[in-house]
Order: sequence, then C-alpha cells, then structure tokens
Amino acid sequence: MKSGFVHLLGKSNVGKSTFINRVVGDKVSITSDKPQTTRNRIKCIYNREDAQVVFLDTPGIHRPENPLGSHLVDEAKKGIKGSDIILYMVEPWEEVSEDEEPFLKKISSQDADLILLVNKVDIHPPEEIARTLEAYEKEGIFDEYVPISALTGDGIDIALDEVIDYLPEGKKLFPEDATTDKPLGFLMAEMVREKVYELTYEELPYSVATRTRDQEWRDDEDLVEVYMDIYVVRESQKGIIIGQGGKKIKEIGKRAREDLERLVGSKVYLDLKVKVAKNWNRNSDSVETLAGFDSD
Ligand SMILES: Nc1nc2c(ncn2[C@@H]2O[C@H](COP(=O)(O)OP(=O)(O)OP(=O)(O)O)[C@@H](O)[C@H]2O)c(=O)[nH]1
Ligand SMILES: [Mg+2]
Repeated sequence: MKSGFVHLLGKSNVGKSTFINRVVGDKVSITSDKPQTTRNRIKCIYNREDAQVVFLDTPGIHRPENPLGSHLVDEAKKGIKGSDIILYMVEPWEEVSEDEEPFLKKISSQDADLILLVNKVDIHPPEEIARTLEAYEKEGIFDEYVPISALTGDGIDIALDEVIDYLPEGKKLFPEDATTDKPLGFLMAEMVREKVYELTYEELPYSVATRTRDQEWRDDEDLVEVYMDIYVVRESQKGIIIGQGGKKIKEIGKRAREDLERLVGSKVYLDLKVKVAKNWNRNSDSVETLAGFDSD
C-alpha cells in the first residue's frame, strides 16, 4: 500500500483543477476559462486498491495586483514542504519564461520528487509539445515528464502511475468514500461562484465572493434549502449580477442548482442574495473572510 501528499502547482489557467476533477472522477474543484479561479488549497483524494493519493489543488501562481492576489499566491505555496511529490503543470508554450525561474528554483530545493505535466496537448501540435518538454528538461530538476490532456483524459493514467510509483509506502490517510476535505457549505458556494464566472466578464469575476449562509435539510420532502450570499465590491455591480428583470441571477441559480443537486443527491431550493462588501478584495481581513481562507 502506498499513500502520500501531492502538491499540484502551476500558473493560472493551465488546467490544474480540470486535472484534479478528472482524476478524482467528481467535481471537487471549480474550473473556468478565466485566470485565478481557484482561491483555496483543496485536498482531493484519489483511491486505488494499492494506493491513496491526496492531491492538493492550489490557486494559480501569478503576479498579484491586490491583496486577494497576494493571498492566492501565498495559499498556493503553503505546505509545499510537507509534500511527497510536487506536480508542476505547464502548457505547451515551448519555453521556460523568466518569471518561472525563481519558482522552479524554490520547488527544486524541496525534498519532494518533481513531475512535470504538460497539459492541453489536445490543442497543440506535436512539435510544440516536444519543444516544451525539451525546454523543461534543460532545467534538469524534474524526475519525470508526462504530456496530458486533462480535458480528454489522454495521458492521465500514465501520470497517475508515475505519481504512485514515486509515493512512499503508507496506510490510507482518509476514509475511502471521501473525495475532499472541504465542508459541503464551501463546495456549494464554489459552485455558485463558478456560474458567476461563466456568466460575467472583465473585472466582475474577481470582485465576487460567495458564502453559504444557511442550509436546511428537509428529509420528509427530500429537499435541501440553501441560502447563499453573493458579495460584490460596489453597488453598481449588484445590478450586473442581477441583470435585467433578474434574468442573470435566475440563470446563475438555474445552472448552480443542477450542480448542487448532483452534489447533495436530492432536490435543492437555492436562494441567492447579492450583497455589497465594499472593496472586499482590497482589504486583507475581508479577503480572509470572503475568499474562504478561514474555512480550512
Ligand atoms: N483544450 C484543453 N483545455 C483545457 C485542458 N485542461 C483544462 N482546460 C481548460 O483550461 C481552462 C482553465 O482550466 P482550470 O482547470 O480552471 O485551470 P486552473 O489551472 O485550475 O486555473 P486557476 O485555478 O485559475 O489557477 C478551462 O477553460 C478548461 O476547460 C486540456 O487538457 N485541454
Ligand atoms: Mg484551479
């Protein structure tokens, strides 16, 4: 039996959370085509007869522009020391960028084994993938290199086999039926935030935080009532989220409810309220509360 912790790192939007969901076979971490979607470290658990892998999905590494951004980068780097393996994910961008160098140096100085995942091979020609592999090989710090597509599933089994190969012997660390360490209220709030990311543009996604205010289980009716707050940074954004005649918030609710019902396995009544928390993303204390960093 093998078990251990695998820290997944990489720039924003490279496909870390898509990879995690594909491996775990469940939607444990939200994804979007916009950078800085993941805001918390999320433990995601993969079970096999001979192994249990605890993956840590993390926010994307980027140059922070406000206190929210700084928190995201800090979150991503926390706990690197305790991991058995570091998975570093890139896209086939053919070269190692200058801003990655200090980061690569930092991860190579850890005790953990290092595996490079080159994601999104489904939309890149083989030459670009080969040049990318070559560029990272030159760094001389990685133990393995695996091209994958988190979207199509290509190479995922190979990546998993490599990970398990490098894992130490050990017992299961979590119950077998758990796929994440996060509480239900957190997961539900994330799913609503994902729909806001799908349906809004420009700075709005980065201004939004979601919190589950209350959840009430009505066992007799096979129904869960979920009361959710959506926070924006200023009054004018409230109208954008609500939309004309409430059209946008209705669509957010409709899409989120489908995910929530799958998550909880029963019917969901979802009540969404939009609130203003003035400039919450520019203030470290409100970032702590509203970006969910206090929920570990
Ligand atoms: N074509 C293609 N798209 C992918 C693949 N993996 C992820 N994507 C897309 O890339 C975008 C970003 O995916 P995420 O999984 O949210 O990326 P992330 O690295 O978790 O991003 P952050 O949480 O913001 O750091 C989404 O639109 C995904 O659908 C892939 O293998 N191929
Ligand atoms: Mg992510």
